[in-house]
Amino acid sequence: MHLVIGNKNYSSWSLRPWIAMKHMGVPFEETVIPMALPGTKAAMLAHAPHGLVPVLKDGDLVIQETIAILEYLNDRFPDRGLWPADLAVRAKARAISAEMHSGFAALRRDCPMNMRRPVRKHIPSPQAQEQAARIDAIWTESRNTYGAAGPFLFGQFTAADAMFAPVVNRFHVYDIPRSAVSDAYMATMMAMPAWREWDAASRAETWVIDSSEVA
Ligand SMILES: N[C@@H](CCC(=O)N[C@@H](CS)C(=O)NCC(=O)O)C(=O)O
Repeated sequence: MHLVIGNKNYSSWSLRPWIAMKHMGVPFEETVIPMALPGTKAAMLAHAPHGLVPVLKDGDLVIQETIAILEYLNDRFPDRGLWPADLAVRAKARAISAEMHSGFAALRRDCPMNMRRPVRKHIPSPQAQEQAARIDAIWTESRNTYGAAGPFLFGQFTAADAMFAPVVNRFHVYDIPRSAVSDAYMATMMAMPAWREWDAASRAETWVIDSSEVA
């Protein structure tokens, strides 16, 4: 398999399938396309017609869109438990993942993912604060209701954790208020070997995207 991604420091969508594949133990090659450069769009279009990353290639099959990549990984490796096994719990995991995929635009705009940003308090717009509060509630409720079998949102690591991984970085580096339960969940995510590998690689990158650097 071959995963095409953007800069590890900034590409929030890329982190999601990458951390899932690493955690699942799926071997893959990766290509990093640095973003916000003159050749970025052409380089992305060379891999998939929507001109975005991530893109997963499995032989001749080219899959765009993060949520479709995660679904494909679940179908391709059904023994790895990328979604919870229980029907109702799986539905809840998919519901919060769908919220993440389609929502929280103000938070994403005001607080871009930036792995190597030093932790520094940033107070985003009121709308972004409302969205952060919803995410805090999602994490707290998931942990309290479904998390007994492990430290992730649904106990074991699932696609829902992959979907929220970039937001863990945002809550951390912008010091966004959260519950003690969410704080412990964030610590779990940031202690994952896959997280540490991605984080170290992001710090080794030299590209800087000024528009993603929030004071
Ligand atoms: N809906 C897409 C969003 C992907 C996306 O917006 N990716 C960003 C990078 S995080 C991108 O490719 N931006 C284009 C660019 O930088 O030129 C998905 O779910 O994968």
